[in-house]
Amino acid sequence: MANNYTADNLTMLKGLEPVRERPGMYIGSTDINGLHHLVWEIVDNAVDEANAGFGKKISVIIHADNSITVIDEGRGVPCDYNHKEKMSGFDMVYRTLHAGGKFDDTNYKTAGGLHGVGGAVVNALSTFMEIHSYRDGKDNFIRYENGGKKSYPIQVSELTRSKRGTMVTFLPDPTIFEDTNFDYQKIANSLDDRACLAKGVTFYLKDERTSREQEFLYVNGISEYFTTHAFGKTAICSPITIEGTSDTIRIEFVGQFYSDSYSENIHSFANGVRTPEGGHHVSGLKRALTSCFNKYAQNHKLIKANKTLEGSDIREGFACILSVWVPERILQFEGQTKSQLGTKEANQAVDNVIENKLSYYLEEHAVEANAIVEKCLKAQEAREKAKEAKDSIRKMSKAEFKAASNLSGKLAPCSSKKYSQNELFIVEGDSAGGSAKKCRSREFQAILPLRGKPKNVVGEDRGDIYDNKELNTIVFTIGAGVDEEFKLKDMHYSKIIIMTDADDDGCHIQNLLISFFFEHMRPLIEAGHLYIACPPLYRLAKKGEEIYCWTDEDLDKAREKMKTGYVLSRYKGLGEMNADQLGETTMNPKSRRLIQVTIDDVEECQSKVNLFMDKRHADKRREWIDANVDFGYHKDHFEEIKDHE
Ligand code: 1YM
Repeated sequence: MANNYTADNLTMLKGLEPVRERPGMYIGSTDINGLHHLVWEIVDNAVDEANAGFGKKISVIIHADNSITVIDEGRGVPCDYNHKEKMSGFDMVYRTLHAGGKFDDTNYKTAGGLHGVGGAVVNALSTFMEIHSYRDGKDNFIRYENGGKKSYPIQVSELTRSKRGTMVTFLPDPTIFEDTNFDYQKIANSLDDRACLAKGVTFYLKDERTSREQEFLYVNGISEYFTTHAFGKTAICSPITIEGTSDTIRIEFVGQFYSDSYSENIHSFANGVRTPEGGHHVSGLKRALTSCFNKYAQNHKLIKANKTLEGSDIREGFACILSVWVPERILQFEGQTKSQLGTKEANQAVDNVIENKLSYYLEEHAVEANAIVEKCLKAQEAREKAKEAKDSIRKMSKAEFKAASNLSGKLAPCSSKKYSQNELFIVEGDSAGGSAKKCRSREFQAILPLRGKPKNVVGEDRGDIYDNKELNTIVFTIGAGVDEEFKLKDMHYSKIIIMTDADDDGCHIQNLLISFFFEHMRPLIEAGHLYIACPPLYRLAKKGEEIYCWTDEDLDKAREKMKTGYVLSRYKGLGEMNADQLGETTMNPKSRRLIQVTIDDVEECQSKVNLFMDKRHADKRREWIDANVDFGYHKDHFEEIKDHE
């Protein structure tokens, strides 16, 4: 028996070897996203079970040791010995990579991407995994260790009360993952998505590290999304809900238009999985929207016969959820991160359902429809105005351009016209701006000093933004337009570098500027052109030697190296450095450090920008701070030094 047991472990482990050898192939990466992928795999098994009609509650618990438990109230994972496969149901689900899937066009499956092998992949990448399957009045229990080794045979005990479902606990293997700390908010957001798509299923989340807990339930599914996710804007109509099926593809849509938002927020899903890169379902939706509103506006003579609304005019200030369920047989994902729906049939199906039902809705709701068209016309007007302004800049003579640049700010331009090498430093304060002008490399580094804090643009009217002198100067200097008119290829610089003091005010200025770029020049960030300069925090100096430190680790190392007889200065602002020091530490490409600003998840960024920057969200901000910020007192190195004195 003991021998059989070992042999069984060996053959089974061989089956899971490919996962441990190339985890990225199965879960995308071994960074923080890969780590959370493990949770989605187990949760999605529970969601499939709930979608099939078994169980109404799914719980996720983050334990103090960063292990995770997922519990559902479904039929319980099959666990009995299967004579055909010559193994237990447990081993089939948690130790084999063979895809188990019968194609059935009426039973849509959640598309975690692993087609039924999710459990085995999680097991392979875990230090331990324990499964309880509550079926037929019994608790069937199994424990695996070190990537799938069975700890002992399946243990079966009688259940004292009627209970059914599955409970899975696993601890991610720290030798595989860079970081094994689960992120509460990431899991909460993801469960919120799933709850919204799985009508009537309660999702409960508890974090035993902090005792935080939350419950997510949408009795009416996505049509309720806007009741809990107020974007804080003024809605023009109540949410428009559309449901329907075309060509075996099921479509669920809820959309909302705002009079004071300029962004477009399309949250799309395919088989319960987010598709941030869009895909054929989103293309179908856009086509239907453009066609419906143009037809309505023409039929009711709200727009001149020779004019049309562009898609972007309609989608300005538009937010929606589009969820499609595609039969597994034709479900396909594309794109770099496989987060784009590649099923071509989805385009026509979504177009059909939305066009049909939306045109009907518009005719039935004239007040709302007219208000939305009015918003579209405003957007159209703003777009045309911006284009005119851009054209007039293009037509300006060199002298006119120079005069306008000088008028609008104190830009110290660079001499090179090689835009692909040029850098623009947006600098906090005239005095640091002065130092920066002295020590820059005149050829390719331009300096634009900012006076005071730039305007907070989040939730503001476009007119006010276009009239703001400081922001205008930035737009004008970059030279590539703004909003729909923004064109990457017209940029005068390849790096836009925000350089502020390393203090609270500096941080605030960074946030204000990043929000501005995010809201009005997003492609600039997406193409990797936005950076934050990192001035050093400390300088250690003794005769003939100086070391700059950017982090506390740097400082510890420097102290070790200098041993004794050094002077430690902490820089609180750029102004405390002389021009040479600023040039050497913060601007010279050979020795400086830059942080590139990137967008990992647009929707997450948008909701954080709204939460942190929109003045109308003060209450929500306070709630977030109470829940997430630790106001514990942190001693810094400088105080430590003072203590020793
Ligand atoms: C906490 C995670 O995995 N629940 C779960 C999984 C399955 C079933 C029920 C299930 C499915 C079926 C029949 C079926 C799975 N079964 C399989 C496989 N929760 C969790 N609950 N009976 C039970 O699909 O026909 C894989 S997962 F492959 F055995 F069918």
